[in-house]
Amino acid sequence: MFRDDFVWGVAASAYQTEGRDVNDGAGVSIWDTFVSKGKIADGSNADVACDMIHRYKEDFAIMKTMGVKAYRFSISWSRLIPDGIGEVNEAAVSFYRDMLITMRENGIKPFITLFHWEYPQALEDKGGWVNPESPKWFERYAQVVGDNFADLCDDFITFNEPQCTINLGYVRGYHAPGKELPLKDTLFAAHNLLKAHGLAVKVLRQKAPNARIGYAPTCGVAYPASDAPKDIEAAKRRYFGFDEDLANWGWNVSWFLDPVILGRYPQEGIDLFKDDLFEITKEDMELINQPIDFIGQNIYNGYPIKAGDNGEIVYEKRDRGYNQTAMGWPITPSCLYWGPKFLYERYHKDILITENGMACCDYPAPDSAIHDGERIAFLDKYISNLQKAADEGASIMGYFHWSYCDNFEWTDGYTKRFGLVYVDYPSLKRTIKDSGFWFKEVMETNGKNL
Ligand code: NCW
Repeated sequence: MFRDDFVWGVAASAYQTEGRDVNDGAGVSIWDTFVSKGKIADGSNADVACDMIHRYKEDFAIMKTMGVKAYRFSISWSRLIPDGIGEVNEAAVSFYRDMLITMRENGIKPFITLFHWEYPQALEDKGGWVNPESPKWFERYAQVVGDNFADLCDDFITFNEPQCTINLGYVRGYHAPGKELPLKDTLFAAHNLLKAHGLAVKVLRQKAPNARIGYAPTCGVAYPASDAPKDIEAAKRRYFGFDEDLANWGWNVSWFLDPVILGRYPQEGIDLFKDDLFEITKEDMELINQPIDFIGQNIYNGYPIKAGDNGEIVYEKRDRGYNQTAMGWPITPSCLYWGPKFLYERYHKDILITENGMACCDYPAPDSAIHDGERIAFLDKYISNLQKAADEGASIMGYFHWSYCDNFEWTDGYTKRFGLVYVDYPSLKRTIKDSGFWFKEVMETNGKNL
């Protein structure tokens, strides 16, 4: 059973939904630059996206119809502070304040994410997260967020999927800003990001003393191939451990969570990276280790692990023809059982599922409805697994579905649909999918209909 105060919600991010307005005064973000270089699968950009900048009132009315009680969204840093550190854009302040007010009028609890990837280009030009000043830049941004929105919001999340910022943005170059930096620089960038998290938590504690504050990393979940204790132990070791391929270091769980919750980097990583590490000071670790209220986790899939004859970690082959989402992500419902369970065992903190969901090939049927039974089947299995983790004692605080509506899926443009609400991009008309009606019942019954 989910607890009585379980948070049920839907999530989205600024860049993926808002779009632009000629009068909005926004600055340029690294994603604006990246899309202008033709890096998007369908050649699109996010200039319109879901046009939430003009349609948020309609969207909150739709959410109300769907029985949504909480909305996790992000503030665009480069919209709020166009060059990242200078003058505050009052048009953005008014916009986000009105958004927060409208949400509350519709009985929807806001969860603000400070950073969901669209970093100000002006700061990237100074080196971005590799610049030692970068934590301070984020601190200032957090101050502006606190000063302007803390009276309207009780829940904050500092970073969304920091692993993607570092790994996709700086190691692989698949995401903005499209860099492929040496290990030494990417480790330092991650350290600066973690310091920025610590500074933001401190600032938000001052500005919003009663708020709950969390942080939302991600990772594929290593889950045991069987219930044998040795497989469970091997999966756990892999989940918090490191991939032998150093280029995958940025997907790691413990490197991004141990410092925040336990105040230290994992020894396995320190040993692995010894030739490329910067000096790790006690002061930095204390800063990163600010008390937080919950661990947010974006969980989409996992991979099976078993123990070899000598207990070593063995990657189990997936079944031939295993199910995948339209992203090509494997469908592995038990990741929503094992992930939260492992995390709770290691960190003893409330776990908030900040994202989960699937991309489907949705289309309007002849009756104009969107019959996304595949998504319902996916969610039914995934959320039931989460419930099992809660029943067995993991403290699960809530679940946000990704996403509220179809939106701009980064390098996949508009080709991938994650929403509970269908967006017809030419007309921008919204239609609640079958899954949206189904999820309404899940929220209303606190998961008792699963
Ligand atoms: S990781 C990822 N997503 C989706 C996105 O819409 C959301 O903003 C993110 O928080 C859903 O959840 C997260 N999308 C990026 C996928 C890139 C995968 C590239 C792998 C290359 C090896």
